[in-house]
Amino acid sequence: MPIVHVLNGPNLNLLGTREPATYGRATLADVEQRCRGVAGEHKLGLEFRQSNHEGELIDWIHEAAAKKAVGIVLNAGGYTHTSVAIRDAIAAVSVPVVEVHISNIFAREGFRHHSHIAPVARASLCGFGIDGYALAINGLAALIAAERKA
Ligand code: CA2
Repeated sequence: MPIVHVLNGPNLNLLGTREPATYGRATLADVEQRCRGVAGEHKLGLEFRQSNHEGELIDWIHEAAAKKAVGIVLNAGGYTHTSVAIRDAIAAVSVPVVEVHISNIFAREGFRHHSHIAPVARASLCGFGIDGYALAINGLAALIAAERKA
């Protein structure tokens, strides 16, 4: 079964516990359940992970590529705005990466307006709340179907 990896970066384990005005009330477990449901509709398997550590996220990007994942949905959290190393990891693999942010990063502080991930991602989504994860999986499924046809 083709597998999509959903990778979450630092502090996203706190989802649903604080800052509800910015990130909503859903927990990361709720996000995982939602992703599993959407992936299932497309007959895709799902690997869902969260880490507060940059190197671990990089290892997981390499792992997804080595395991021939059909796509990665990545919310790199704060590393989005700082990590050249995560950008390099994405650029080094040929797995399509969809960048997701729960909040609209462009409507927030200036330091969140730049993403190191966006230029190497296949697509980027922000501001849809946790629906962004479902939209990203739907988008990946469409991409995979189109590539199979071509
Ligand atoms: O909007 C997003 O998804 C972000 O990637 C979330 C990151 C932030 O640094 C990015 O600029 C945008 C922060 C994740 C922190 O998540 C929390 C959730 C609940 C409570 C506290 C932090």
